[in-house]
Amino acid sequence: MRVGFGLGSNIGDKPENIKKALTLLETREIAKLTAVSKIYRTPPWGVLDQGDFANACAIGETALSPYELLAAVKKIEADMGREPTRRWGPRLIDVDILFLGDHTLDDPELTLPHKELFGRAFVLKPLLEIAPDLVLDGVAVAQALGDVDAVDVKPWTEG
Ligand code: PH2
Ligand code: MG
Ligand code: MG
Repeated sequence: MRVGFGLGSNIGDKPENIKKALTLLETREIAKLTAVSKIYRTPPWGVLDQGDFANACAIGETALSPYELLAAVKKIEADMGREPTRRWGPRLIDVDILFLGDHTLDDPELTLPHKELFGRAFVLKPLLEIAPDLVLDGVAVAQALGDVDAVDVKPWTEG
């Protein structure tokens, strides 16, 4: 089944943390990645008194169920050394499941599609790069990106 991931980091070597998590998704056979976006530099969203993030998205194929997938990405976060912090606070690595096929799920543990996806330019811009025609829950990602302010979401290398 097709799966979308959103990755974020704002502690340590941020781009390197994203790359490491992407590698672990593949080597642990959690998903076979078919498209990976550039890494973007993005201002913090939600909690503003923290450093910029590196963000990226990936799409792949997985055989795992929603909760198997959730456990697998949480394990990547823990194994890479993520420590618990305040909601929306600084994190070494965050791996979010953005969507899984057409699954819709509304559970405090896991919401599919990801509940804040449509309002977050730091997810929508990398996602649009790799899936320009994607429609989730009846909403086109291209349309959603047009509705948010994305000027500050820039490829990491542009500095
Ligand atoms: N993640 C958050 C909260 N705020 N801001 C940016 N720019 N990027 C993120 O990945 C991010 C955030 C909680 O998941
Ligand atoms: Mg997140
Ligand atoms: Mg998360």
